[in-house]
Amino acid sequence: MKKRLAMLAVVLACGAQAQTTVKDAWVRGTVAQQKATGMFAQISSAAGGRLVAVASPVAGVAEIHEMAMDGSVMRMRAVPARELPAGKTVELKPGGYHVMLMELKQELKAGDVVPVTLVVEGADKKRETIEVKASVKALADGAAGHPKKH
Ligand SMILES: [Cu+2]
Repeated sequence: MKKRLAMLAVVLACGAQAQTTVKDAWVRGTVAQQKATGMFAQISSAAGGRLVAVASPVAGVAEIHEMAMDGSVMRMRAVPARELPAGKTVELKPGGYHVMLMELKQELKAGDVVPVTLVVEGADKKRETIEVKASVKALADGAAGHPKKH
């Protein structure tokens, strides 16, 4: 099972210089009628850059979100970009930054593979597109910290 998940998380990088690598991409599984979920991964950019756009064919809308305290309540909100410091691994994880997939067109079941496109802008303003294959994990896995409601 572990091996299979590792294979599903294989990342295909396209573009000239593949400055950015994405590891351990996964999406939280959904139940019928659920319209939103999160995608998580570890992103590292060799030269540094910013994650500026996300997209997936399974979602009508995809956004970069952060979790932030609003008074005593943790809420998430869309942000225009997530900085990727050079050489450092930025973790998108439950309770932190994540890729929000909304207006889902289908139920996402454990074992499914969800294609997600990440666009990273370098310091030179050149854009790199990374195609990620994120494996869907069961809803119960690491479900803490991400509100269901938007
Ligand atoms: Cu979110």
